[in-house]
Amino acid sequence: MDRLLTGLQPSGSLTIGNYAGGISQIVNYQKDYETFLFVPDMHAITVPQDPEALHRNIINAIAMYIACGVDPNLENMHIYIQSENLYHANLSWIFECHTPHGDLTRMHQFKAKSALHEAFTEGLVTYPDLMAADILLYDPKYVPTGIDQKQHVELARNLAIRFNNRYGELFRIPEPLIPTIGAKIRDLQNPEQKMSKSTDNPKASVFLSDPEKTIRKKIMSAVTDSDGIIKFDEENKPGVSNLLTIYSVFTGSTIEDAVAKFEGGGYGDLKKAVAEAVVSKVVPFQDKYNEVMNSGIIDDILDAGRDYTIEIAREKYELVRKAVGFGRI
Ligand code: AQP
Repeated sequence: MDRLLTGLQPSGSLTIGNYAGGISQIVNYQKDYETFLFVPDMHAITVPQDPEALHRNIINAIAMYIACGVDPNLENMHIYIQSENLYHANLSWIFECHTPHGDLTRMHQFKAKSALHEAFTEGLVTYPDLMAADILLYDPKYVPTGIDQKQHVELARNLAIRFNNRYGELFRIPEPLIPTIGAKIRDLQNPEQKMSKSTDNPKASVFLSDPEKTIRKKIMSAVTDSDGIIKFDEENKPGVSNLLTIYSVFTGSTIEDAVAKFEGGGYGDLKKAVAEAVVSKVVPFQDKYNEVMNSGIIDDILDAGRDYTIEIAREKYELVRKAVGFGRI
């Protein structure tokens, strides 16, 4: 069985963007691939985090994956916490020593996040090397991701190619798996930007944990434009196009069908339908989330995921360690 690998940072509550770009893809493909689904808590501390909130967000994220349809009972599903497997950091260091600094500082995400944090840390710079380690330890065929992380997957691919050329066949070259609809859900208040869980503007992102009323309110106050025409044009009408995209993600329709359904109508009706589509999917997730949180299954899932994935990571790390000349042969 080929492998699939992805992670969602516990840097806040998960958004409908994280659902569209990450979780929904795992749910769609989980029966066909051996799936490695991890919580990248080491990535989260590349920007300041409150330790208590970070612990909580890790467990909340696991419960939300399962609530959204990830099946922890599948034999081929492995759910784990990045920091519980020390090989991620070890391999990351080796990658850091093989990555030109300029390759890291030209990453879009580094540029965006370093502009927000005046005294940004070295971890924010080397984030893509850790992500490359997260991926390449497990030889996945695909890395499901939104468009924002595509550049990081490309850096992992380049590292893998470079290592294979220099040290012999060590890594499978992974491919990003980007959804055709929902690869970039946009910020509701500033549709030029993508929706993020760590936003400062509470109206900008819809969180999977938002109460029904809040979801409706946020979507009804989404920024659109003043021409009053419903059509899909991401460059000139990012707000309206975003609403059509969210509608399609949450109803399973195509963009063309969504446009056909709403064209000629008003923005108010479009927003109401988008809110209804999101609520009717997310509210059942929240019921299931509460069940999972009360079920006491999370620790067992994480213990099993940790033990299984550490063995795979250890084997890969041993090969790399020897290839670069570390320790004893
Ligand atoms: N707006 C988005 N639309 C579609 N996909 C998205 N993803 C993130 N935002 C959107 C995808 O979700 C997965 C997990 O992302 P992440 O948590 O590892 O980090 P991120 O991409 O930096 O996500 P956020 O929400 O913006 O987090 P913060 O605010 O902490 O930086 C990835 O597949 C990502 O592409």
